[in-house]
Order: sequence, then C-alpha cells, then structure tokens
Amino acid sequence: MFTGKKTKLWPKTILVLTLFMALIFITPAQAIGENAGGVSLTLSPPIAPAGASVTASGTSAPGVWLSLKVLDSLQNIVLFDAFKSDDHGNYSITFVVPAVANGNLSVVAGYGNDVAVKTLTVDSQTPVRLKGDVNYDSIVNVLDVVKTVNIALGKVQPSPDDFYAADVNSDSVVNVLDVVKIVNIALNLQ
Ligand SMILES: [Ca+2]
Ligand SMILES: [Ca+2]
Repeated sequence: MFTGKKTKLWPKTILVLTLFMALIFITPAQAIGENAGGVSLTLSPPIAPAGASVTASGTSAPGVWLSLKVLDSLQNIVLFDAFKSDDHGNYSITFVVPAVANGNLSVVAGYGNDVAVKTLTVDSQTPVRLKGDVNYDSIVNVLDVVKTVNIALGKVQPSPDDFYAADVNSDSVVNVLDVVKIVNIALNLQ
C-alpha cells in the first residue's frame, strides 16, 4: 500500500541523509574546533592578494592523505584539495588564493581531528611577488642570486616577502637549492 511504502522508504532516506550531513558538515566543524594535534602548518606568504600562489607546508604522520580546506569568515569552504605527505611526514601544497573580498581566511590542513589551522590574510593591495625576484625590481638576475646567497648565509635578514621570493622551491628554507634555481631562472634555463 502507499502508506506502507512510505514508512519503509523514509527511515532509509533519513539514514542516508544523516550520514551525508555528518560527512559534509560535522567533520569540518569538529576539525576547526580542535587546533591541537600532530599536524603542523606554515603558510608562505601569510598575506597575499587573490590570485596569488600560497604554499601550505608542514609535517604530519608519514604517507597519509591530508585535506586542505580554505574557509571564509562565514565558514564556507572556498577551496578544497587533497594531498599526501611523504615518507618522512613532510608535505607541501601550493594553491591559488580564491577570488574573495579582502579579509581573513582560515586554512585548515590535516585529517580527521588531527588538523592545523592558520589564518591567511587576503589583501589585494599586496603585490604578487615573483618567485626569484628577491630585490623586487621585476626581473630575476644576478642581483637576486647575490641577495639569496646572503640570505642563505644569514648575512641578510629578509622581510617575509623577500623570503617568499627567495624560497623558490617553497620548502620554507632559503638555501643552496634556491640559489641554483634562481641562477637557472636568471639564465632562462627554466
Ligand atoms: Ca630582481
Ligand atoms: Ca627553499
């Protein structure tokens, strides 16, 4: 009978819907609430205009899949990605800042309840820094190589923006690997 069918169908539908809601909504809400855990997160740069590339990097358990969520002030997910940590538990993922109004976004990286949250400030007044252009004159040449060598040797204390430009491979360290990459960029080898 019609009513019999209805009562049979509804519990299933409700169960499926509940599970769906639990997966979609409850998991991120719990994740945001808990900032403690083994996952670490660093944003480079922490202030960027929409359209700029930002690298999220850090550590987690080795060889696990992590999700990267970017939430606006209303907790809407404006960006979602998944990535895997390496055998040493290091991870690095680069994303493009979504076209949102200026203000703070929350970047959440991790899995399950083990997540790290960092604030990404969207500021369209901030110029997009070119990787490798460490002295900020819009070209990558020997001057940038020299400055990067000095940063790597600790002779120059870089501003966060200069550090971002000098850390060409986005591993949160300025060292000989970045110098080699900047030499290659300057020589048009890459
Ligand atoms: Ca330059
Ligand atoms: Ca580097």
